[in-house]
Amino acid sequence: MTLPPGQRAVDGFPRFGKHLHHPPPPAPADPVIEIGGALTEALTLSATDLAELPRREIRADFHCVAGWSATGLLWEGAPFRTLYRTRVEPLLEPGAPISHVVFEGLDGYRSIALLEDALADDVLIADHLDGRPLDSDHGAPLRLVSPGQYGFVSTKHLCRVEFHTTEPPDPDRWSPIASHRRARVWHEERHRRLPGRAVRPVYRALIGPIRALSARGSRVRPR
Ligand SMILES: Nc1nc2c(c(=O)[nH]1)N[C@H]1C(S)=C(S)[C@@H](COP(=O)(O)O)O[C@H]1N2
Ligand SMILES: [Mo]
Repeated sequence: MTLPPGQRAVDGFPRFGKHLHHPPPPAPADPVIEIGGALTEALTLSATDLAELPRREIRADFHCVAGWSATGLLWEGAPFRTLYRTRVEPLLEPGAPISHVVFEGLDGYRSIALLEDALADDVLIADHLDGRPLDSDHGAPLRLVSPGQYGFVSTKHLCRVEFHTTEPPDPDRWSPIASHRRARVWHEERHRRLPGRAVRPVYRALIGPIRALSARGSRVRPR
């Protein structure tokens, strides 16, 4: 089994993230995804709209920028690219080429991706993991999954997607651990300005504490 540079396999799939000690946000009874940004009209996708999209299964490893990888996960959901081509492209403002996409979660988390990365073949809006509906630790009811990019791009509890024609403001841009705008795992694009290899030990030191805090907020009792 080959992992991208600087990654190590972990057993299972830990809950991990920024909203460490908080419990995951409750899943709404009727989940929707709002679509906005440089479009001629805003759009709200209901569960029915999403169910009309083709379904796809992706078997992939999941790589956190801190250095752990969960291997062989089976995701199911709608290809993001199909959503974009069928529902978003027809609403684009003429002459406004989309360059960036913002993904927002119900917990207030945000990630930014280049449109070209979000349109990769294996990017899904997932509702199932390993044959079961997503649980709240892993992003219920819907999450983005972009296996070719570090995990921070894959926003959990996805509730809003925005399309932009320029790079949207990023409050973390000057943070000492500002994330790389492309975040491609095989290029080791971890940090915005520093080489991925150089930041490995710093990021790796964060795994233990973040994992412990994330498990504390987990709805599933850690054993
Ligand atoms: N809504 C939301 N999405 C998120 C995060 C978060 O804190 N909130 N953390 C990100 C990070 S850094 C990682 S590594 C993955 C972890 O996904 P998991 O908790 O399913 O393992 O979710 C990403 N998506
Ligand atoms: Mo992460």
